[in-house]
Amino acid sequence: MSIADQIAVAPVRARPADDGGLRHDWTTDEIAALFALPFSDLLFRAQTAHRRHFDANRVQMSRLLSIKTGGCPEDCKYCPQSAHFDTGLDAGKLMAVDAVLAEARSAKQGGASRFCMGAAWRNPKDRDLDAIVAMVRGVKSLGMETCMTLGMLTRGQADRLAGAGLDYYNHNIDTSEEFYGEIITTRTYRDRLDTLGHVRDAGMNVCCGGIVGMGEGRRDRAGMLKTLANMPKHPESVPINMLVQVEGTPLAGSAALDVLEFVRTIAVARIVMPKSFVRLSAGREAMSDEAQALCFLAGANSVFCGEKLLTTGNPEADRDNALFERLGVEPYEAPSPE
Ligand code: SAM
Ligand code: DTB
Ligand code: SF4
Repeated sequence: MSIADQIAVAPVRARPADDGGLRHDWTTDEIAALFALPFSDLLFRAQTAHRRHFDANRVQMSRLLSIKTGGCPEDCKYCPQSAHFDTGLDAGKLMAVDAVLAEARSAKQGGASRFCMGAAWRNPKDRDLDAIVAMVRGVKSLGMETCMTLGMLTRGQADRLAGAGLDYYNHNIDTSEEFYGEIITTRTYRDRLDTLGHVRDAGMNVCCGGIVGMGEGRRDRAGMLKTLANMPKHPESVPINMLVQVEGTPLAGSAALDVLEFVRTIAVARIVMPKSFVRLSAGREAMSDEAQALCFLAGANSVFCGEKLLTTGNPEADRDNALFERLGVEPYEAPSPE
């Protein structure tokens, strides 16, 4: 009998927890002190926090689709989709609604419970919103949770997306406020926080995290987690991305970050935002199975599944299935169709 069969599989769903009793007053020094703990002590604290709020053997699986690829006017130094850098990527138009729904159906068959649609935009144009709303409604009718990441939003646009039933909006702060200007010059940290405020005020769940391995220091990683944890409400989803270095971007060729420092970042995120889903996000393809296992031990409980992220690779389903089987990890179920 497989390990999966031996586990009593109750219909457990990934649901955002309520925000009661959480801290929102972290200092950078306090968070830096967590980073500085001996590795085993840090992992023990993170695993203890994790078990207080979650089934430690379940992982939420999201599938990404790039619904509008490349040609982005922003200059994010890590991003293969920025029009400022030559990465050999062909820019495309917004996908047709039917084509997006076909991808969502196949993602559901592959075990994903959430479908995340990303567009290489600075912000959506109002004329695009009818198609976006149709995508949200269509994916929800398949019985999947929906997430969009479309760049900056006005309050009115956030209200329209919330009205369509969008479950999550992803918008990352990416790094600390202090390091941000080294990475992006075409929009400010404040712009990002404003969009996140609109998403929250419109009543949607917030998916917000960042990238490590961009040449930032440990204090920047602590500062990023401080910004996230001190939001009036913790983001329900916190993606922690390891930089995927893409040829042609200014960050290609950067010194690789020690993967144990990445694990520490996950562990500290788990401790300071104990009820949030912490996603082991970009960078898994280049990570060993052992490094990923440490990330789960550190409290990561969400991943992107499927062989592609937006434009770069992700582990094949066979590799993920084998890893989950070896670890005795089960996916959360998709919500019921409406
Ligand atoms: N244009 C929208 C925006 O920036 O909000 C949505 C798409 S954008 C590609 C979503 C996120 O992907 C970015 O905020 C960044 O955190 C992450 N990302 C992009 N390129 C990456 C890379 N090379 N490695 C790791 N994460 C990356
Ligand atoms: C997030 O934090 N990571 C995802 C999702 N949110 C949209 C994107 C990762 C992109 C990695 C580079 C690429 O595939 O283009
Ligand atoms: Fe554009 Fe988003 Fe890439 Fe920045 S991260 S260049 S905003 S697609």
